[in-house]
Amino acid sequence: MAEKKSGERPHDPKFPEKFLDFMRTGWGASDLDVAELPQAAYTARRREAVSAAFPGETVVVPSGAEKTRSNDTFFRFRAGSDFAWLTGDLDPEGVLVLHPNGAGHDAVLYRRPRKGTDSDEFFRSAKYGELWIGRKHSLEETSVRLGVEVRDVDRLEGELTGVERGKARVLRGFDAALDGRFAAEEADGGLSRDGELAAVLSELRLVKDAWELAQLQDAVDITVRGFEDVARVLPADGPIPERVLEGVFAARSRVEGNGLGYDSIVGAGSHATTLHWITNDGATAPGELILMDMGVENDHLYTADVTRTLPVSGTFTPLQRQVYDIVHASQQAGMDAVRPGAGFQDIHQACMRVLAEGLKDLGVLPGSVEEALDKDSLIYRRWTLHGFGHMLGLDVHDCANSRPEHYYKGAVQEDFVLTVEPGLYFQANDELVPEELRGVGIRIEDDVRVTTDGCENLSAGLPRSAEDVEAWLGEQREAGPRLALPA
Ligand SMILES: [Mn+2]
Repeated sequence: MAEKKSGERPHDPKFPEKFLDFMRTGWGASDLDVAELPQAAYTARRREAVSAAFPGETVVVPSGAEKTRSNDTFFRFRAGSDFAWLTGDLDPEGVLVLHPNGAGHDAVLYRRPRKGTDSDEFFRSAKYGELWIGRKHSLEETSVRLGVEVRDVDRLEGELTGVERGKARVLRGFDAALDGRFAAEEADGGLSRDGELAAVLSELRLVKDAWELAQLQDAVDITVRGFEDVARVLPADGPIPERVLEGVFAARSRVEGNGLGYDSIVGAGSHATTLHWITNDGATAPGELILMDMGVENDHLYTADVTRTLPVSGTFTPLQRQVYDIVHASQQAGMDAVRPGAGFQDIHQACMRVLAEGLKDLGVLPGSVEEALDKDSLIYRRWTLHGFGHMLGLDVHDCANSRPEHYYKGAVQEDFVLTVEPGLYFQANDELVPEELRGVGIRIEDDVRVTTDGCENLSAGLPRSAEDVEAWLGEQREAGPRLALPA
């Protein structure tokens, strides 16, 4: 069987010439009035930082291509985060190249030209044709919008001719052809040259600039409205499927943002104890809790990451309240520890100590708190399961390629954005805890920015304390269901 061209469908009709000629004629212009985007000034500064890190070397950062979902359909494209951070371009099949020019670098964005009415792809290509996918920006328009030189991607191979492997760095894993052009190098103990590029990009992304902070606040604000939407349809006295709640939040994410930053975790009852519960095929029950971990990705791909655990009936039972208060105290201890220079591990320890003490108070923890916290024990983790949080930005687990000394083993700095999200989880079949605790899972997660002397809670639009959660849930129910409409 002949190889299918990407995006070509097996049943493309053999059109008669008469039809083809007819389709090639009679189309008017579709000019767009474009202007430089506000983020262009920021992406230029970010490219300068990368240029300064790799003097005299060619730096290649691809966007990635659409991935097949099934047969001839694709997942909705989502640009590579480093590429988006450096260009502001969110379309597939772009490649940013920093060409060394002696003094620094010339940045060139290689892009696929639009397939307008000047080619048969206009009406024949379901993947690229504008009759199928809508008007795309031309190379010239893209250059104006993004404030960077843009060239046809067909020129890329030729313009990389002669670039030595030892003088180039490629962000691997996004473009198989480029990964092949620049063969992977053995890492000598530490990181490979390409690994260093990925690490440096991650580390540069740790500090959010003013434009990024505005994007993150936007994503969080939409997320707050999504949680309100969900609370407004959550019945106190009867079941509602987890997927209805998932869908209500998804509607908000799509109306006001690009979509979800990650699959929503909607865990009613004991599903809350499964950390990545995204099957969401259960239903709420009066008297139980529901844990929801949901975040909107905004139109510039910045995501929120927020968790709330609500008492379905409207008020926590005394035992639920006791566990909730422990988690809340732990989260507050973590937030209190966040300030410039605070060790990531110190914030972790601040959260974990409160959780371990709470587990002791609940009569669950064998031995002493100090013994459990000892690095050679950590038995408390049976019920805490995960770390206190992570960096947040374009990726929900942001800056993950950073070298440990800049992240897990380092200190947070002003304008880092991270989550603080301790939890306690008692599995339904955990025979080491009292029966009434089994199936209870509670997490509270907020998104904070490190300020000059502490932190700012970006998601303060949602309540955290048990009392405030109960009052807020009551208010939302009182207000009643609403359609997700643009704010
Ligand atoms: Mn998280």
